[in-house]
Amino acid sequence: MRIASDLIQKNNLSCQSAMEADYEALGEHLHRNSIDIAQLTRRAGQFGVAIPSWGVGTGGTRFARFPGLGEPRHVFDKLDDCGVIQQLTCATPTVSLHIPWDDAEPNELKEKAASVELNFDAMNSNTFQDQTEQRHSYKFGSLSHNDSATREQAVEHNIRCIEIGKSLGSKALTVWVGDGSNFPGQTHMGRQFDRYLDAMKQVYAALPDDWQLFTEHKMYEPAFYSTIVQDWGSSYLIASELGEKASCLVDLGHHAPNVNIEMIVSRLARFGKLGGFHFNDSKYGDDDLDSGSIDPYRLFLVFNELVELELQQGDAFQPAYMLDQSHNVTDPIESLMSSAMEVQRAFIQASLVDREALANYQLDNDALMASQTLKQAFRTNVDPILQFSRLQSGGAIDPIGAYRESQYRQTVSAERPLVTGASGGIV
Ligand code: PSV
Ligand code: MN
Repeated sequence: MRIASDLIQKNNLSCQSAMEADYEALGEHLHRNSIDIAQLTRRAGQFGVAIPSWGVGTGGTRFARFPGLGEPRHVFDKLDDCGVIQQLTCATPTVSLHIPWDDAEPNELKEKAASVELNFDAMNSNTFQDQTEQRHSYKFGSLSHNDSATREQAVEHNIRCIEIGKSLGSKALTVWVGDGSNFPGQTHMGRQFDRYLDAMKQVYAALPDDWQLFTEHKMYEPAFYSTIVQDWGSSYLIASELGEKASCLVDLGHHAPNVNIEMIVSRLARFGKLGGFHFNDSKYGDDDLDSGSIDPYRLFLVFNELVELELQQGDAFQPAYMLDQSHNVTDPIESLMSSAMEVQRAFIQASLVDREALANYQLDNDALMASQTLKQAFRTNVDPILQFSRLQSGGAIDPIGAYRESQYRQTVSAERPLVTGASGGIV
C-alpha cells in the first residue's frame, strides 16, 4: 500500500471523536423517521464506483494541456494512483481500462492490480484516435467507415479489447466512437448507421456469454454536425438490435444542457436497457467536471431513480457505475476521491427518500409535498455515514486531508519526471 496505515490511523484519530458525535446525532434524527443508520452505513460500505484509468492523468482542453506534478507514466503508475484512491475512500474497488492507452502484458496488469487490491471493470476500446503503425486511419470514422477494411480494423480492435479483458477478469466492453460528420451532406446518415450496426454485430458475436456490451451515446464532439450514436434513442435502438447482452451507458455529460437525464434513466430501465453510467458533471456540454461539483441535485435525482429501480427489481438490477472525468486544475487523485464520495453521497441520500409518502403524494397530485419529500432527503447531511463507513472499512475519515498529509504526490514526483511538451486535446 502506498499510504502508510499508521498515517491514516493518526489522521483518523484527529477527527474521530467529532465524527462519532455527528454520527450519533444523525442516528437520532434518522431514528425519529424510522431509519436505521447502521443499515445505511452497511449500504454505504457496499457501494462501489469504478475509476477510469485515464482520469488519474491530467486532462486538457481543446486548447492546451498543463501537465501536473508526478503524473503517471504508464498503466502501472495509474494503478498505483487508483490504489491510493481505493485505500483512502474504500468506494472505488475497480478500474476501467482504455485500450490501447493501457496496453500491457495481462499477467503483469493482474499482478499489479492485486498488489493494490483492485479488480478490473469494463474495458474501453479506442477507435477515435489513430495509433502509430495503424494501417487505416479513423479520420473519417471507424466502425461506420465507408471502407470495409477500416471497419474490420475497428472490429478487430474491439475484439482484442474483449480478449484482454477476459484475461483480466473484466466482464464488459464499453464502445464509444467519434464517428459522424461535420457537414450536412458529408455522409448518408442511414447507410452510415447500417454500417455501424453491422460492425457492432460482429463485435457482439465475439462477446462471451457472461459479458455485457455497453453502447455509449454522446450528442457531439469530435463530429459536430451529426454523430452516429448521438442520443439515448439511437443507443437504445443499437442495444435492442444487438441483443440481450447489450445495453446503454449514460455518460452524464453527453446531453444538451438542461436535458432531464433522470427521465432517460427511468425510460431505459423500464425497457431493460440501462447498462450503466459514466459519472461526471457539466455546465455547458461534455465538460467532464467532477461529479457533483455543479449540480449535485441532478446527481441525487438520478440516484433517486436508481434506488427506486433497485427496490422494484432487487438484485437483478446491477447497473455498472464508473466515473469519467478530466482534471485540468486539480490533483486528479483528489478530484477522483471527492467525486467517488459525491456519487456515494447521492446514493445514500436517495436511500433516505420516504418512498411510501412519495407514492401517496403522487397519487394525490400533491406536487409540493412530493417535491419536499425528495428535498428532505437531499438536504440531509449524510457525511457522518460515509465517514463511519470508511473508518469501518479501514479507509480515511477525511481522505483528502490524509492524502495531503501523506505527501504522496511529492513522493511519486521524484520517480516520475514531469511530462513536458505541448499537447492539446482532451483524453
Ligand atoms: C467520450 O467523450 C468519452 O466519454 C468516452 O467514454 C471515452 O471512452 C472517454 O470519454 C475517454 O475519452
Ligand atoms: Mn464517457
